[in-house]
Amino acid sequence: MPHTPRVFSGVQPSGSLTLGNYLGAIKRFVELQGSGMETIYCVVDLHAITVWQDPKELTAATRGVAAAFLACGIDPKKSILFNQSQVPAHTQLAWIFNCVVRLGWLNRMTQFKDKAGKDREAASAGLYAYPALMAADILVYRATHVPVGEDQKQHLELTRDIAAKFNNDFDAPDFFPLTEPLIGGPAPRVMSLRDGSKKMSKSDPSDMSRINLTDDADAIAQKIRKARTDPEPLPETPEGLEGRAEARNLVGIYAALSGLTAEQVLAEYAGQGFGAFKPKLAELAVEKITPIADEMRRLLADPGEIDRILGDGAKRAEAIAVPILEETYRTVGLIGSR
Ligand code: AQP
Repeated sequence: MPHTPRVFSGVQPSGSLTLGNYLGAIKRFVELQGSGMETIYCVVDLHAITVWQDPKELTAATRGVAAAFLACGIDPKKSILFNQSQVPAHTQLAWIFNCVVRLGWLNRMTQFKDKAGKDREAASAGLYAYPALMAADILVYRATHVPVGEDQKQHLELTRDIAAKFNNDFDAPDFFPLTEPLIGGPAPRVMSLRDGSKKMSKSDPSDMSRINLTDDADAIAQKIRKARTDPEPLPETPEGLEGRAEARNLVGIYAALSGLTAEQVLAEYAGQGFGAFKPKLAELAVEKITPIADEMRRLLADPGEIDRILGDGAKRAEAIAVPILEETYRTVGLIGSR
């Protein structure tokens, strides 16, 4: 069964969005609106609560992520935009997938190991089962393509494994598509400004490690000025950045924000030190990010309108998801639909 080309992706409302979320994910979500594929974008609030979230902050962060999507260029007329908890079909399919996925597969997930840390016994069962819900988010729409940052590659592979096992177990070839990850672009993995071996993350305890989409010009300039680097000048080619994780990260950010390649950036700055490069990067980052923050503030002044857009998106998402869920129930042998 050929599947309708359809894009799905999500972002967790687990804090204020970072430059990593923007370059690795949302900027590409916007570009895909012109691809001819249907695009469905979701604020994945049920994923956020796999670790503790203050209820009031969660509500605000859900509206904040929705505002960020809109401010970055997601058009609710071209895409479906909604929050996950409003479409129960995600969790209904996730239960079926909990019964398909094997413990051994979940045990291999590195994000669980990273997020649970040393005290795994204290982690929530939701954090452990997260990849099955993520597979349901995608497959309840039979999405064929998922744009994500590199950190989500393993979860996408698991989604394909779950789809293949379901199709095989129920003797239903092609029931679910083997979804293609869309990983790439100039910044699939933006690193922390304080440690070039860690990805930039909205839940990192250090605010100096990341640029938030809501940072003002002074904060952006200060974070870039204080970003960790080395004393060497910039090399002539990207190969010269080997073993210089922090330098490579800043060049990668410059390239992604400017739309240039790393080669082109280095052709302009080779031989210069970070004393010269950082102010240029700060100028560029301020130019690209502060308009997003301004638009987010404007949108967030009217939370009712954001809720209306999310509610409308949820209805449109349900119209696709419910028939697929009903078909899944019948395939599994469950009586009734929901
Ligand atoms: N540093 C990054 N570089 C490139 N892409 C990134 N993404 C996240 N960080 C980077 C991509 O952003 C999308 C949404 O991510 P998410 O919020 O659902 O979860 P995450 O990957 O766990 O992101 P964070 O910022 O690290 O959140 P916390 O701190 O809450 O865990 C995904 O496509 C992701 O790949």
